[in-house]
Amino acid sequence: MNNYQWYPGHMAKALKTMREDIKPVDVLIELCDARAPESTRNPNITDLSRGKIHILVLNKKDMADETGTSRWLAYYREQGVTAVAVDAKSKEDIKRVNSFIEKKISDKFSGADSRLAEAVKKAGGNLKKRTVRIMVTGIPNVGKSTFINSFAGKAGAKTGNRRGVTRGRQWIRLRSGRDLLDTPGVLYVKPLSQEAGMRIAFIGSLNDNNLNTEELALDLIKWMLLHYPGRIADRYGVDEGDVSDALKVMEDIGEKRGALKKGGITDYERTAMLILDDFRNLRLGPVTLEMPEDTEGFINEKA
Ligand SMILES: Nc1nc2c(ncn2[C@@H]2O[C@H](COP(=O)(O)OP(=O)(O)O)[C@@H](O)[C@H]2O)c(=O)[nH]1
Ligand SMILES: [Mg+2]
Repeated sequence: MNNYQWYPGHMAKALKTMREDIKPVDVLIELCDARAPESTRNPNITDLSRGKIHILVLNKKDMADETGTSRWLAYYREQGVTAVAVDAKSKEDIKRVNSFIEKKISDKFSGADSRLAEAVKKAGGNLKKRTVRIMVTGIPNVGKSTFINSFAGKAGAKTGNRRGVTRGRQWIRLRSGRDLLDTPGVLYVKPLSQEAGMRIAFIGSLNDNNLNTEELALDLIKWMLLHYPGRIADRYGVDEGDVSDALKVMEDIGEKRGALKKGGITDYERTAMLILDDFRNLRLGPVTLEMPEDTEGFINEKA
């Protein structure tokens, strides 16, 4: 059985770096994975985002179930969390996030009792004149780099990292006039339950090197048989049976795909990797791994 609750020891160091980077930031764009939004968040975000405009982006929406995503957006609306679902590779979605941010900025800076509103008034009331700094953050593999590239567009290319200065932080002036930090804030996730850890491992946000991929793939097969019956059968042309047949299903997949060792025995490692790879590249179809009611292991779980 995999221990899905493992987390890297350098988490504390990453958090320290992020605390530094975040100081001058006005707008924090927190990316999570639309397939498992709560499990792919970091609990420190509540603290880090204090006093800032905080927007939760459910990224990779093209890989998630549409119904699932609508349910999550409704949930966040109820919780008073500003959330939007995007595909970071879609220009239209990026535009939508941008207008979303602009709306939030003008809401905040025109707020009657806001100190920032006062500052803006003193600056002649022109919002465009005030520098607004934006930063992207999230756990590994949620699409931070992709999002930054799309969001910065051509402007990003101009100020892209030069050799020798890769460690330095640079601000990219966006077409909207806002400044975007070129380096995302990397947070890590400490899964609060085996279930949550498993979901993060499925999507590749927990390092595979620390996991037994054969068990991970087997858990994924079980999960798919239970929640998306028919998908495995469609993809591989094997009989699904029920969850207790998962190992047999895995062996059948190995056989169908020729992932065999000498003597015709299943090459479990290769089979596992091909299943995980298919899942992570949408070849098993879009899925939502958790719903708002599956609160076990969520960062915002009420004690
Ligand atoms: N389908 C899909 N793939 C995405 C999306 N955003 C990022 N990716 C892919 O997810 C993987 C990880 O993205 P990356 O930007 O490197 O994540 P980072 O580790 O958070 O910087 C890459 O293969 C991206 O192409 C998205 O919205 N939809
Ligand atoms: Mg990256």
